[in-house]
Amino acid sequence: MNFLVLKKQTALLILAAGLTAASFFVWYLLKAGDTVVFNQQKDGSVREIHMVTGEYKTTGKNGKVIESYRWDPGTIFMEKGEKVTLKILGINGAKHPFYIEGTNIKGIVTKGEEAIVPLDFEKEGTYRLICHMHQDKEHSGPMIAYIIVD
Ligand SMILES: [Cu+2]
Repeated sequence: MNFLVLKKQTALLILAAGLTAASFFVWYLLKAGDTVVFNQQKDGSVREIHMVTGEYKTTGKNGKVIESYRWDPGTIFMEKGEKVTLKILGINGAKHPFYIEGTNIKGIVTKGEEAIVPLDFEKEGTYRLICHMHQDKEHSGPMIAYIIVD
């Protein structure tokens, strides 16, 4: 066996090891995605959903500035009877006093702070998370997120 053949075999071995490692990595990523991230925890712990307050702002052709505050993400999904902790971090806008339509849930998201909102719905439906200050386009909104329970 000469030196060149040995080098070729070593290169093939390294390539095979690399491919094996890469496929394990892909398998791990796919597996991690469907077990942990968006499903209810099997051990009964409460799933967390993170949200931030954002802002769209632009200057129109007439020079007028228009803006809209937003909840981001604007839509979240949960199961009926599932317990979820919604954590909303205030980024844009000083204060966002909010309520969830059809419930007694309300609170305030303040810039730089995280509001903790426990969610647990008995009835299916689409619940709107609405900011009092920015509820429509006349008030720098619509700052409305949709909580879909099914
Ligand atoms: Cu707001």
